[in-house]
Amino acid sequence: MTDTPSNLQIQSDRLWGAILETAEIGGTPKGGVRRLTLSEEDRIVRDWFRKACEDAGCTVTVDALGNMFALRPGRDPSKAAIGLGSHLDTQPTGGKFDGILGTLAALEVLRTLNDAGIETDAPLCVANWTNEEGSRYAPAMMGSAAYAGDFTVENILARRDGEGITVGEALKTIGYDGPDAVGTQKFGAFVELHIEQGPLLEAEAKTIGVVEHGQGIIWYDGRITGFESHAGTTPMPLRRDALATFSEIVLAVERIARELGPNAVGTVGEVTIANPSRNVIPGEVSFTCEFRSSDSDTLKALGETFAAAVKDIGSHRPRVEIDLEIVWRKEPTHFDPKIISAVREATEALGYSNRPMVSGAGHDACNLNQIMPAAMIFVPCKDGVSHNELEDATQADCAAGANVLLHTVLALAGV
Ligand code: HGY
Ligand code: MN
Ligand code: MN
Ligand code: MN
Repeated sequence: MTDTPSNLQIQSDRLWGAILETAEIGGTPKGGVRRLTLSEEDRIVRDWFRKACEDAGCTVTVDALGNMFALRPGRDPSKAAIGLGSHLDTQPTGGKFDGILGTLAALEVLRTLNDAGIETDAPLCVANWTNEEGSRYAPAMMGSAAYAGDFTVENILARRDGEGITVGEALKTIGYDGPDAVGTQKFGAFVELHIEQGPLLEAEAKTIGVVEHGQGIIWYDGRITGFESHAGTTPMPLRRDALATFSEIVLAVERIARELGPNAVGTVGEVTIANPSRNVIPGEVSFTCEFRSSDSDTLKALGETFAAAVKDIGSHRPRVEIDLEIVWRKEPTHFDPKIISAVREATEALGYSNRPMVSGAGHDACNLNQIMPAAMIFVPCKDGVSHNELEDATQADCAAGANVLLHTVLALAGV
């Protein structure tokens, strides 16, 4: 029987092979992956992705922020491309699936259509978005945020990492300082496949998450300035202890998120003590923290309550200075009903168990949804663990997600 679109399936072994092959790029001894954005490991996987897409008959372009676009021509070039893909960068101790599953599944969709000799009406475009993770450079989902118009190219190129290297310099070092302005590749819609990075699908034994919303996010950079002094000779009332002050802030983040929950989370993920020494009272601490909620009012309340709490901590620690800066804020995402229906219809037609979902993690599709119809497909990950080297998923679930992506894209692009 010839492969007609309705019963077309991706090649599971080929997708799984690509996942395992690319997991070696930046692979860590514990079985995770470290591919920080714009690092040498990121360059290697980008080169791998570019070659794979060109071998699949695509034209690959790179924009001014290193966002990569692999265009597969359609019957009607006047139609805006249907976008699919995700990101190739990872957290410092990331996993084999976060981001790259969506990019490799998109590549597998192209390969499957090539094998079946299927030409779509609208062109298809597989994207790799720069610095989705936001670990080396803030903000997260940086490349797609600039594409959506949230930041200028100049603003992003000038951002520095912890060693003072700018995004512009890092792009040049790996040869992905693309000539094209951001936004030159146009899309009519965007669909992203991603692991859930949470426990719900596995707990309910569901194969597919039909993602309808995404959490809003507020990111802060903080600095606490006290005074370094001798741990043995400085009486407690005279201390200007930056770390003790910080510890009150950590507990405030946790308390506020719990109190304003259940649709609220708060995290302090980074802290650096200047000149740390066991017998010196810390004089300067810098940190980052964030709040998230899928409800706009709750997100607003989190920000306001946190600001008041920090002010209160400062009032009873008058000899310490607390500086807090909001470096990124993104309202909750409500994905496009048409694209959500296309995902749900493809899922039902393929017979996969499924449930509607809210994404706790931020994703590039959340930014793209600001300027075009977008939605997401989730598949389970083991114990809901992600942003951890133990991150794991099954070949069957990855293939199911890729099949839903294939049929969603076929529905949107037309055959
Ligand atoms: O932070 C996030 O939610 C995403 O993983 N970058
Ligand atoms: Mn991701
Ligand atoms: Mn991530
Ligand atoms: Mn993402």
